[in-house]
Amino acid sequence: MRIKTYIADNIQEALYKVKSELGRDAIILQTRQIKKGGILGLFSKPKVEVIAACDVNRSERPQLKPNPYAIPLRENHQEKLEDIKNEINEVKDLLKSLSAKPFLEIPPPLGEIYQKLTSMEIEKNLIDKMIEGIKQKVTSGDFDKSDVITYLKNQIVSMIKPAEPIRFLENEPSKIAFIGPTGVGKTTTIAKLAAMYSLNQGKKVALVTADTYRVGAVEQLKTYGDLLEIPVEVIFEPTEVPVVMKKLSDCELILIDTMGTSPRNKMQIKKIKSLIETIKPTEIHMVISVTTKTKDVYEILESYKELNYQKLIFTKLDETRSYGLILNAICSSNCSPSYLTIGQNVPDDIEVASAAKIADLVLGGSN
Ligand SMILES: Nc1nc2c(ncn2[C@@H]2O[C@H](COP(=O)(O)OP(=O)(O)O)[C@@H](O)[C@H]2O)c(=O)[nH]1
Ligand SMILES: [Mg+2]
Repeated sequence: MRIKTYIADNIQEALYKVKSELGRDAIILQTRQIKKGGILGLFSKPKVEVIAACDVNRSERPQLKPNPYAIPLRENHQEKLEDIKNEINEVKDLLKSLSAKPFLEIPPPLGEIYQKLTSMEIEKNLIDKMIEGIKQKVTSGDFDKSDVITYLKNQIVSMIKPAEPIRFLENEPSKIAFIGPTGVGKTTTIAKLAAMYSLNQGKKVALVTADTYRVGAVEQLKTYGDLLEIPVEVIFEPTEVPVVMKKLSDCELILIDTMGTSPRNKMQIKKIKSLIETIKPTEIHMVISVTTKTKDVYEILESYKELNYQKLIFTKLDETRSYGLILNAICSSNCSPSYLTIGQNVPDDIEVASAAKIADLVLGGSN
């Protein structure tokens, strides 16, 4: 006796497998429905498992000797046989294509949302966390699309620390340092914030740059300072910090630009660290462009960790539609978001990074 288990997409396909391997005399011992694959058991496909048995001797096909008395097929018989074979093959293909269709469609709201979250490049473990809670609702059939969206939005908001824009201190200037790789938009963001707080809120703002490394960096900040009619100071060496800070002691807000550097340039990061330790900023905001790959952002967040940044600014939101990186970076760094920038225009293209706004972006429901 030979016993074998067959798994197929449907019963017809399973029986076809049994018969073609074990022969027509095979006995079916058991059939049942099982589920295979999927994520969190959500998208598993239903399959059919058939356990069949046959007599070993019967299943072995005897090596037939050519029948010396057989009448040779006439040519038109041969053709007919070929036609029948072709038709059988066509039916087989049709059966295969039909059985390839999933038995149970993924409920549309959840399927669409899962796809959307994946296309937003959110980390898989975060998607799983979000989906976990709705799974029960979906299996009990008690949901509709708007419920799911509201649930997900709340879930995302609960995963993000509340927005932490710049805090103003009572009797001393708030000293805010901006750090991050080259070209992410540090200087432009500083100009936007300077305009926002000086023009719109009437605060006494000053700009300081320690980026004396990149050609034109000082001039870039000075241009913004001239336009806004606010002071701009340059620091070449940490030893100059006390003099500059004394000069600006009557300001309410000092925005400090630093040189951008590759996360792999340990020497440069050390240099920024010693500058920051001398300045003692009241807040350090890490600036991240959302056009960066998540993997690279993790490396940046890790390499700059020794600078003790507490807040994250996300720039260039206008250059992508995949906002999952924002969630990935916030969850992995455990920092608060502070601002989002959505274009090159100074001062307009900036806003406070509210958790609700981030959730909308991640769910693709906001422009
Ligand atoms: N599309 C877009 N470009 C931006 C944004 N913020 C800054 N930029 C541009 O990015 C480039 C580098 O900006 P910059 O402030 O000099 O970067 P830094 O090297 O980090 O100081 C400039 O061309 C900016 O106009 C933004 O939110 N969206
Ligand atoms: Mg710059």
